[in-house]
Amino acid sequence: MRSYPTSRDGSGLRIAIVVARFNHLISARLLEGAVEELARAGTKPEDVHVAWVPGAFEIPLAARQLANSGRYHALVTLGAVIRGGTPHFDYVCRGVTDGLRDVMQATGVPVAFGVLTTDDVDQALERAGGSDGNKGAEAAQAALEMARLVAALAAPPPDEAA
Ligand code: INI
Repeated sequence: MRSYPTSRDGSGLRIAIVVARFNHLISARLLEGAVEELARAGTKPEDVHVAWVPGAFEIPLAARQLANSGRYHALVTLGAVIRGGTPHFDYVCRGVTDGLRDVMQATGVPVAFGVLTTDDVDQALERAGGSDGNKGAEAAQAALEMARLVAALAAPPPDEAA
């Protein structure tokens, strides 16, 4: 058996982050987690570009444009959709998840999903640097790993490269 290499080395990679302003307290913490993780992994601060959008529903459009630009090895998407008393939550959740799946499949650029979908603010805080870690940092790790894997999959299989 031969496996394609796995790596989360961020050096030399350009990463775009799309972050929703809605529930800003949460998204700012997710953004902090993602940016810190990228720096830890070796991505240069000047190679991390952030686009703010009004809410999670708008994330896919900005993500599609960034992915189509050809400038980025991967995207990180961040936001917090918190359940209210109306079906709005479900429509926003479906819009952002279906939209980002389509962007990734249409462009071939990895899109990490760091959009929280929770029942209340406390659950969101727990996942934005609280007791459940920081999903922004986890999304950054996923973006780096997929950027490296997509590059490796385009090259000759393991052991046949030399
Ligand atoms: N946007 C979010 O990012 N999180 C939410 O919890 C949310 N809620 O609950 O309504 C939300 N709504 C706004 C939506 O994403 C759009 O910005 C808005 O509908 C304008 O298109």
